[in-house]
Amino acid sequence: MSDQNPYDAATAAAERLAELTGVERHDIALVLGSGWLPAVDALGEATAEIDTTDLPGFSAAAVAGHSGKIRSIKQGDRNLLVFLSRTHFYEGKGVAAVVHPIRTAAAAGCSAIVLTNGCGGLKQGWQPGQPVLISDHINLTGTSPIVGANFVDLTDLYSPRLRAMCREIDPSLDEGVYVQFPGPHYETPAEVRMAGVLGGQLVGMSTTLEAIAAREAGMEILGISLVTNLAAGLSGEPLNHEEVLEAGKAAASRMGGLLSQVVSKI
Ligand code: 8IG
Repeated sequence: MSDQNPYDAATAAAERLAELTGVERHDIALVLGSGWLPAVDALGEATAEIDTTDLPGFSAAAVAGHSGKIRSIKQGDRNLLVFLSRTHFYEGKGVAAVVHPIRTAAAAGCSAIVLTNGCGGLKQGWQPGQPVLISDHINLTGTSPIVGANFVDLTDLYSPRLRAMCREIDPSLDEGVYVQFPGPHYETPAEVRMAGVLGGQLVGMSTTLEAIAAREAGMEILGISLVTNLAAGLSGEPLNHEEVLEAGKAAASRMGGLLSQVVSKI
């Protein structure tokens, strides 16, 4: 990111987005995490798809299973802005780079955002491939996307209204507190136990900084985790990224159905 202030940078990116997609204004943003890419086609046909690097302030995607694209999809009378990848905190590009897509979405007109991720699950009985609504978070990155004396309130950060909407669509959906570790290494089994003691049920490497920036921008936030693996030490097996991608493929139609239904109701 340049030394331009991050809100001006987002406005510049949103202006370029409108030019490149031909879509003046977007209404709802979605960020797809690990394992979520196969679900995107359920949202509808792309009006336009661009490379993130075509917009100012974005850098190339760094993770397998993340595509560095942004798709504009028309659903009914609304335009969805779908980020097929994200910048992670562990890439070391700085917090402003992590939340630049969020601020760009806000500058493009989005009033709601769906943040998805793949993560480890702590709760007994949860299975890989299971979606879980994020009810709250614990940010263990030690940092914030907000600079200066702006004391943003994070009560009900993950919209109770949107969570209730999801549970109406799928009453079997469970909820959990998401704990963001800095990564990129997975947790030790002791750290997973710590996350549990702290009140967490989901462990991952994204989402919390984005949610904070989205709240600052005034957006309504829905967070959905795809439990792609049991958290370290719980399954007796080492963790690997392939199981993450497999869980996404296996769960694609469920995730796609959930996303498209909830977005149509927001
Ligand atoms: I996918 O078990 C995925 N991302 N920190 N721990 C952390 N991040 C993850 C995990 C996990 N699974």
